[in-house]
Order: sequence, then structure tokens, then C-alpha cells
Amino acid sequence: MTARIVFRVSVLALLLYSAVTQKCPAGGRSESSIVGWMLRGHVYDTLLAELPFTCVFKCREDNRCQSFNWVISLLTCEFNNRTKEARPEDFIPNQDRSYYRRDLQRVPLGSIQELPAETCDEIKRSEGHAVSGRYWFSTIKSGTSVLAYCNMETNDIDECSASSPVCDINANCSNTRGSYICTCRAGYTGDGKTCQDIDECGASTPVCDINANCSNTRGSYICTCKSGYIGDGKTCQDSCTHIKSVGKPVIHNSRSYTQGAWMKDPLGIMGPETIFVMVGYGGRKVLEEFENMDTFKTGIARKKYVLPYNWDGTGGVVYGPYLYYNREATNYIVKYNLRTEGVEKQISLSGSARVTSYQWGGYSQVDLAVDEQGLWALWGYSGNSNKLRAQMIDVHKGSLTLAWNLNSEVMNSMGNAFVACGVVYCIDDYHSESTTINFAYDTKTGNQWNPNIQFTNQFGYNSMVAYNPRERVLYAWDNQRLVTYPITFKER
Ligand SMILES: [Ca+2]
Ligand SMILES: [Ca+2]
Ligand SMILES: [Ca+2]
Repeated sequence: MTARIVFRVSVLALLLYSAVTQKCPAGGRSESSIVGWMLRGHVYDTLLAELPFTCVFKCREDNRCQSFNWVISLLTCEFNNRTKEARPEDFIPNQDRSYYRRDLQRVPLGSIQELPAETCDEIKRSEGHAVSGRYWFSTIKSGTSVLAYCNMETNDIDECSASSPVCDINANCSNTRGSYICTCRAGYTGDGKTCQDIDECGASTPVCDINANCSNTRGSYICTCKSGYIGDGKTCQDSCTHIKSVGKPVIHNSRSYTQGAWMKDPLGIMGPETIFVMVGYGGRKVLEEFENMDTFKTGIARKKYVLPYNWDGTGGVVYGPYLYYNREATNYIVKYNLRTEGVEKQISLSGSARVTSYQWGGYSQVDLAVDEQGLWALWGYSGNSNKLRAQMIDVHKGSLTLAWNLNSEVMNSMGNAFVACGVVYCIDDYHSESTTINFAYDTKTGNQWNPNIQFTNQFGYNSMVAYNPRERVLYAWDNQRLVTYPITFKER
């Protein structure tokens, strides 16, 4: 066929189609071809066809098809996903084209996912009338069609109702007329489209109490008071208080030596039930280890450590996997590693240590103590008129740190001393069955007082008294008896 014949056939077919559609109104509105006009910019597909009828049927098969342009010279139809009613501004004259609105079963704009609208207004124009409700839109999220509520009175899309969220999952969405606002929720930062968790624990201003651990979570954070403190984490109070009373001694075992030291590791690292024993106060260097109280009573040691140096006194302590003790006739505190069985460090007290001992004598010039805060050395200090000096030991560095010169009795008129909750307590006498704790100094507050707490030396020769902060009892060696004293702390 020549181009002229094609043209004539096309026009004829077109006129015939017009006549047919005018007789068969679709959706209550008759529709016909409009010669010399086209809809611009809404083509989603094209088809080569001898006759526009082919296009009519093809259009009916596709939900997106709202209308088509018949290109006369090319025998092609251009399928549009809009009608001229939806887009009157794009309906323009064109010599080579004719415009056809879909005749049957045209899908209302915005009613299905494949046919999203751009605005509420467009739906109203396209359909002539539309009620407020949920419609599909292509303009809410780029590249995807989402369902959202449309208010036909105000022409506003409620983007916050979209089937696919427009804001970050951790943001609040607030609809506005013509738009919307995304705001990151508390605990998050960002523009609302994307929100990141705030690391409160990394903030320059601490969010938890200084005595709490901070742990970041998504959208929030958790403050937990450190061990030894109680509270909600935002504020933490020292759970440690002052001693109210000391109970009667409880006998656990006995040994043939009048003096000695026994203990458990306050950290429990060496085993929560493991017992260590240092028999005697001088000229000895075998540390005994027992698995538990039962084996201790049978006398079967699990292990015996032969230390490189003798100890002096009864002030030795096991603290974690280390034994600390005063090396015979020196100012050194030996840090002995129980795992490698070697000396790790020798910490030198000042030359003015070892000038005096506890009341009972026995080379007890240097006493060691453990409390909730760590390791302490206690000794009669010549720079303090032989009254007690308390000094903390940094166990990691193996060095001496903070020190206090106490206004206690002189060391050699004192029974023993220990530290609990940062308070140094001194026992008046080692021998009298009934004595008192007659001196206390709180290193946290600087307060000093006489607590006048009843203390019993039941067997008349108390050579060692030490506090175990894990069990919150006193360990003592009173004239061959290995005892513990229960402690009652004051209520906060
Ligand atoms: Ca809106
Ligand atoms: Ca957080
Ligand atoms: Ca002591």
C-alpha cells in the first residue's frame, strides 16, 4: 500500500470507530476520537498497527491504558497512562495524530499500583469526581508506587499514612498540607529521613553517675552502678557504710601455732572457696593452699608454695592471683604470682617503715589489708610519731599511691587494724577478751571518730585481723584458732 492509501484507510477506520463509540457510551460518557490532537508526555508503550482498532483492543488489555494517540503517518499507536481530563495542559493540536480515550473498563487513576497518580487533584480531574480515601501515588517515594490517604477537600496527601514509610523507622512523621515533616525520635539524630542512634555514653557530658557504667543501646542507653554502689545508675550511692557491730568469733579450724594468717582471695579469682594459710610470723616461707574448708580441716593441702623469701609478721594477703607479704627484715612488699610461682615485683615502703609493730610484736611492722577499693599497706610511721599510716597500692602498676597519716594510737599500743569500705579501723587490744574498735578514719570523707565497737579476743592472743570484702567478714588467727567475725554494717 502506498502511504496515501494507508492514510485514507486510517482516516476511514478512525471515522468508523468514532461512529461506533458514539453509539456505545462508556461509563456514562460517550467518547470519540479527536482528530488533529494528541496527549503529550504520557506514553508508556507503542505499537505498530494497520488499524487503530488494534490499538483499541490492546488498550483494553492493559490496566495502565487511559488513552492513546494514533500516529497516522507511522501506523503506530502511543499508549498513554493519562487522559486529557487528567492532564489538560498536555492536550495539544497535532496534524499527524488523533487522540482516543479508552472506551471500556478504564481503570480509575490512582486506584491500582500500576497506575499511580501524582496528586489528589489529578485524580479528581481524571475521574470528574473522587472521594477522600487511599490512592496509589508515584510522587511520595521516588521510583515506587505507594498507597496513601488523600483528602479531596484540601487536595493533601497524608504522606505519613503511606504504605511504605516516608520517614526513618526511628522518626515521627507529621503530615502538613502539601507536605510532611520527619523528626527523629528521642535518642536519635538526623534529618528524619535517616536517623542514627546517639551514643550517649560517648557524650562529653556524662549521662550516668560517675560511679556507674554506661552502655549504649539503640535509641537509648543504660546506666548501671558499679560494684559497691547502689542506685538507678543516674545517681549511685556507695553501698559501703560504716561498721555498726562485729559479732562473736566463729571457729573454723585450729593449728598448733599461736600466730599466723589465713584468708580467701577477696576477688575469688583463685577460687571462691580456696583457703590460703601462712603459719607463724617469722622465719617461714611456705604458703599452703587448700581446696576448701573440708580439706582444710583434714589438713590435706592442695598445694604448697615455697616462696623465695621468708615473711615477717602476719599481714600477708592473697588478692587475685597474687600473694602480697612483707619480706623478712626489709621494707619490701613482695608481689608473688601464684600462677607462675615467681616474684613479680618488690614494692618499697619508705625507709621509715618498720619502726614499730603491733602490740603483740612478732615482726608485725607491716600489715596489709584489702577492702572494696583495693590493697592497702598499714604501718607505724616515724614521720607520724609512730602512729598509723595507711597507703593504697596500685596493684597494676605495683606502686604506692594515696596515703593518709592517721591520728590513731601508736602502733605498738594497738591490737590490729583493717580497712573496710575505705575506713581504717583500729582494735584497741590483742589480748583482752573484751576490747573495742576504738578508732576509725574514713578516707573518703576525712572523718575520724571512736566507734566504740565491742570486739572479742576469745582466745586471748589475736595475731591477725583482716577484712574480706567479698564475704564481708573478718578473718582472724587468735591463739591457734582460725576464726571469722561476722560484721553488721549500718543501714544507709
Ligand atoms: Ca501532606
Ligand atoms: Ca543510644
Ligand atoms: Ca590487720
